Amino acid sequence: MIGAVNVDVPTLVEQAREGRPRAVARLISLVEGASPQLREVMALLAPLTGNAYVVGLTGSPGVGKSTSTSALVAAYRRAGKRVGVLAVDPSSPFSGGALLGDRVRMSEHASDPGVYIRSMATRGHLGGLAWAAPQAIRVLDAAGCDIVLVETVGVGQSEVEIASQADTSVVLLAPGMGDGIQAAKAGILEIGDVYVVNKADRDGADATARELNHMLALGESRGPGDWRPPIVKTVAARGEGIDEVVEALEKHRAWMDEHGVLNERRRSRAAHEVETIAVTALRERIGDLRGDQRLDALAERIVAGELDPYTAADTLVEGVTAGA
Ligand SMILES: Nc1nc2c(ncn2[C@@H]2O[C@H](COP(=O)(O)OP(=O)(O)O)[C@@H](O)[C@H]2O)c(=O)[nH]1
Ligand SMILES: [Mg+2]
Repeated sequence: MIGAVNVDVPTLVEQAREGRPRAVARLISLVEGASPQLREVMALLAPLTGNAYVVGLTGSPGVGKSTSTSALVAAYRRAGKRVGVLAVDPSSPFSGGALLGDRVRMSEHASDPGVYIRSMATRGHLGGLAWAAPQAIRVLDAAGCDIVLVETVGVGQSEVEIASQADTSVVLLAPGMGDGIQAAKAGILEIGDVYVVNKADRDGADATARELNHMLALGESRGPGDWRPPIVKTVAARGEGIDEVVEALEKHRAWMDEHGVLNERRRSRAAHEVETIAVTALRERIGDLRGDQRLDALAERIVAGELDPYTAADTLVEGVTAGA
């Protein structure tokens, strides 16, 4: 258990700030292991954060997220930026070594000191992705990353979650993925700031882009000055269209700056983070009460008709928040 080992947090944070990869990796391990030392870590990191531009990439498995991420890393490195990559798999039971295939794909960047790549599994965490990813992003931010790319497997709720955690959300689609752009996928139309139709070397890419364009136009109620999510066609495997994706990202960032949207998004992200931590802490404390006599006593009074469950829940919450 990582969380059980006491580490010298101030030294680790200082080393991470200097950009030392091992320190960065260890701090993210503390996040992943839900270490009790995270409190201290986050307190020390706070003044070092706020610089990184966070880009989320989501889409169905196999659509080309990792390939695109790798190509984006190369593009940003050419521009002299320091890049962090967080590959989050909410369903993976493995930690650290999740998404082996991605690691292989990212291997061309493995020896580049200007790139941090980290896979992270979140299953088993009470707060899941919403809890762990923002803290890992803070670590990468504090380590001096200009850009943090967050790749998430698009499974239902996580798509929405990732959108709430990124400054800019990229939604990827590909022709022949069987998902088309069905009503079931309508959720993605709400969250994309930039849409990418990858695998444009395959038949059906134009049709997918057209269909997407149509769906976006249908749901449109935009005024002048509002952001219109662009659709970019790419062949990520050959790096084609990646410069256009970077350009779209820069445009979105500039638009957000101009309209105060970036700050607004970061504020609501922080609020969500606080809420998640608070709810997780509360749930853990209540969970600790399972088998505890206080909870048993309340349950017994409900069964006996002396108490209603709402009043009992209030009593329980008051009890645990009082630190009793
Ligand atoms: N034909 C074609 N294949 C691609 C392209 N981009 C990625 N692939 C392939 O699609 C597969 C899935 O890509 P990957 O990046 O792992 O998708 P992810 O699951 O969304 O991360 C891999 O075999 C890639 O080589 C592309 O532009 N064209
Ligand atoms: Mg992937």
